[in-house]
Amino acid sequence: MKLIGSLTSPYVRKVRIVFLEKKVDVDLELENVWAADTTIALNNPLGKVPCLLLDDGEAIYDSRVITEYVDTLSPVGRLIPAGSRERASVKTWEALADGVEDAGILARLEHTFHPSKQQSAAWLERQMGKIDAALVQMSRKLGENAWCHSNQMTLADIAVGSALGYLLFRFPGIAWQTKHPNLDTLYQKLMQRPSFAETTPPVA
Ligand code: GSF
Repeated sequence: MKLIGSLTSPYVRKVRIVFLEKKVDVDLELENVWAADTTIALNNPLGKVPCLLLDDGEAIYDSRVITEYVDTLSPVGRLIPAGSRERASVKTWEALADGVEDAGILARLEHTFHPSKQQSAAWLERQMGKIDAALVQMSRKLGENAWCHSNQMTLADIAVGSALGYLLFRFPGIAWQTKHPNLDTLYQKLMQRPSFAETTPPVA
């Protein structure tokens, strides 16, 4: 199996953490999807990473499909509960965390693709508002619990940790650690794990 991705993508980080936690080996193939000569579309016509290439050549995407698939590959520490209701709860945490990344990326792309005069303040505000609201919801749902869902680490924590790491990397001005100290406690705890420490985005 080969995982096509970048070291800065939070979705790729989430998937890499899942591989490491599940102790499933995968080769990482770095791909810059923004480069003119990218070949990502040969495997994912949407032009996005992460994309997992199975040994028979089948391509699996997007990150939520990959995390779900990898969780089935080894019996080590189930990350998604088997029960349908619990499963939906954990997947909703993942959707919430991914949504923070989606909003952050849309805001950054507005800066990248439009000169400052053409940037829509309303659009940027809308995306940043989603991030703020999602952080409030994460913090409220986590409360004083040790983990996002149940009493052990699940995909919910991995997805939330990846989103928080992305904010630290791309939006250091968002003071989520002081606004939501319980999220900071969770993030610090996750960063003690080799899976998180080894996948920290490189300094720009
Ligand atoms: C999002 C992947 C994505 O936007 C998933 O895998 O969960 N829902 C998908 N990946 C970005 C890289 S990054 O900014 O994390 C990507 O490949 N963007 C290229 C593009 O053309 O949008």
